[in-house]
Amino acid sequence: MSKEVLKGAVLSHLKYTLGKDADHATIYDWRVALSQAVRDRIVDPWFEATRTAYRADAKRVYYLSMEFLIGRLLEDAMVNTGVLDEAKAVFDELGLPFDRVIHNEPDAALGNGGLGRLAACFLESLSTLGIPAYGYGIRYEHGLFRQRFENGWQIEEPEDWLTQEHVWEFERPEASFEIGFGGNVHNNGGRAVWRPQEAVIAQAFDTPVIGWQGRWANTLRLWGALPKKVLDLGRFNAGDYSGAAEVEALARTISRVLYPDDTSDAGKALRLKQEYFFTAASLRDILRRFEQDHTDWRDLPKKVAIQLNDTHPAIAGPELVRLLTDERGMEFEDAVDVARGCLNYTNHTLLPEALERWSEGLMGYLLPRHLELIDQIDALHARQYPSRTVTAREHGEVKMGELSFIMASRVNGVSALHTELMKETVFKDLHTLHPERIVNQTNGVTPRRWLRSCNPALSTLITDTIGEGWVRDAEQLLQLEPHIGDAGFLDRFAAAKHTNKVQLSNWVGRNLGVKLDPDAMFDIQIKRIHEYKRQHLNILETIALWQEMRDHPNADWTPRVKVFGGKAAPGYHFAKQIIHLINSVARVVNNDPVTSKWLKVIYPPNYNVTLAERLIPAADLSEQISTAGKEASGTGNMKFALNGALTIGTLDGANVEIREHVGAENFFLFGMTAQEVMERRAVEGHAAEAIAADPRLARAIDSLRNGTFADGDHDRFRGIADNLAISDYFLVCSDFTDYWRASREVDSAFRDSGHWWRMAALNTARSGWFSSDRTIQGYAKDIWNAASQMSANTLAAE
Ligand code: 26Q
Repeated sequence: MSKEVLKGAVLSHLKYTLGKDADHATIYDWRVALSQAVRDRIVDPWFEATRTAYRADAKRVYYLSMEFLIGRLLEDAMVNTGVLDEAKAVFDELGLPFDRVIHNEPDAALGNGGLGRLAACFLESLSTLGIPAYGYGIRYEHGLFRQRFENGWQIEEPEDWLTQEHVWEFERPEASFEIGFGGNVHNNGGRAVWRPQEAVIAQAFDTPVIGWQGRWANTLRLWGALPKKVLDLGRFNAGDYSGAAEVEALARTISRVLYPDDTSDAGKALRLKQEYFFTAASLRDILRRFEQDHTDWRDLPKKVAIQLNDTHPAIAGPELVRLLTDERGMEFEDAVDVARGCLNYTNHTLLPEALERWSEGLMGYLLPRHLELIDQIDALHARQYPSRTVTAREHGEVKMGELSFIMASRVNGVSALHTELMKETVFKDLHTLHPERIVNQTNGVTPRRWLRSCNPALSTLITDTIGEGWVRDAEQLLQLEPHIGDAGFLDRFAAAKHTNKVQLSNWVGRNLGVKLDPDAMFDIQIKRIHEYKRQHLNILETIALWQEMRDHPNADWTPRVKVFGGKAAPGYHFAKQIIHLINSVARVVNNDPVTSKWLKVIYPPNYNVTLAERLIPAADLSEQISTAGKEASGTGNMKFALNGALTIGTLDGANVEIREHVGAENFFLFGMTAQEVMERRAVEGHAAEAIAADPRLARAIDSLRNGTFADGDHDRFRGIADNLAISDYFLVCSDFTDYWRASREVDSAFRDSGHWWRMAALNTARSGWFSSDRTIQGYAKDIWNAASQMSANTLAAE
């Protein structure tokens, strides 16, 4: 599209869609007008893709997820439709600040972290690959809370991305289903009939997801909850105004907020309602689409592959069986086979507290028919496998992991290590019964957003060197390797990183009032705050380093900027204390005249997708320091490596595979292995022993107790100090000494800049395998048996 055509489209939308005169338009108006103009470019390929899939009667992939952490859409859409440069030129010509227009868009934060962001990367890859697919989820009115700091403490505020018009979605009032809850089950001539006590309407809102170069677009269909009856006129006329509106409010509550928990099972009725609400609506939509031109329900698995993103939509098993038996007359055992033929389950965690369980009481109350069916499914499984020792119901609870496993054709882990641990621990018994069921699909990230779009400096260098093919086929980044030997290339690589670090420094200066030295090492840990992710190991090392610097102010220190980012679940007290500690250390360290030329600690609030896009391109060092065996995969680790940061990390999750790909000599390894972790934990007094053996560690922990970071208050960080010295379940103390050693190795490596840039460039060159395109191709082949339809797409052929 030429610049003139785009300009015409923007001006036309400004005038006719927004009703604004260019002379009085705000940045918001311009952003919406530009978005509308870009959106228009997506609609034709979107329709064409839908038609192509329909004509081919292709198998569709349905990705069911409680979370889609998509972030901003405008820049992504411009990059993928190839109009970014034209748009920039248009705004230059209009004399408007293009950057501000882009940054005017709110982040769609409909997810907590890794699992939700993975779903968003998968949708983009499915479109880039031309595999017909729908993402199904909830249209939360309020996404993940906004975080700010008050005296170093996290304060949560509601997020309100939908108060502005959401430009990218299309409301579909015609696509709506009634979803029931509660009530009871009757027997009608041998058939069960569920009569729910209450019902709400699930209404669809569609967002097109455009792939690279605009050749295919899939749909993200999010369900909003509406009342069946908008107003209780009877109560209203009787003068009961708030009572009259109550029904509406209750219905809308279901899609009101995202649960801000990324591990623990909150056990709340509303959460179960949300899970059933979106799962049931999605299944009805899937069956409706199948019914349009098929009659034999046994063919369903040939046309439908459903992926359950963790157990959150696990009720899909019993619900699909219910729809096939109670509502379509199929025999129970056939229905179980058909349902299992369609369903697959991805596990994202082995942490016992994060495995979903629902009490029978709650489930029986909200979903009485499903509880019956879960029993029948379980009994059938017991008949088929008399030797089994596992059940889906135990101690008055339904175990959603077991239920998902029993109802799935394939169950997958998200990194090689995690998948092996699944077989050995949580799903050991079920794996013995079904040895073919568990497969691995190592996570990936989309190189469009996480390199091409967020890092223009490096992308330009890569494209200048090896052409643009890497954007579609990230393994082509390997072609960079022969260039790494030439000094000109490495200089340009270093210059690209420097540009990004200058930009970040300017941003930090403006927003946090801290002056950074872009030549210092930028050392970044960004992720949800969790004990197992061990942000406290990082801050302890920071304290020890600061103490060492003060002891030896004449030594030749490698300047470092330690950057932290991440939110804590509102009820997770320990995580909130860690945040408070990091902010408190930052305040002391950044104001120390002796050390501040070498060491800065930065914690920008409200870490989200947009902030990640700013931080990752500027990173020299990526902190991936979880206790081995606890991080299922990690995906931030992949984004950093792709952007030429080196990793300091444990042998956990996908770190293991990153190290294999980039080469052990280009990765800073430390810490115990998963096996060693289990053994170490059994050693009584492991924490005390580790502290006694390392004076630096002892002194750092001591500083938590003597008020150094708490204005003399000895109690403020006592909780953290006691946790470390007494229980230390995540083995921070036992890994500290080796972490310190590896960190000093990083210091000296950074000073040998020629060697450093070589290692950094090799990380970029060898990280193409971590593209989510590779992951999706794995799912398509090993799990879904689904194929790309892109060559059949007539638009693409033109
Ligand atoms: C469950 C019940 C009630 C309320 C909330 C939840 C809940 C919500 C979100 C439980 C878990 C999550 C999210 C988990 C998650 O993000 N896991 C991460 O998934 C990534 C993608 O596979 C991995 O890379 C990370 O290692 C893993 O921690």
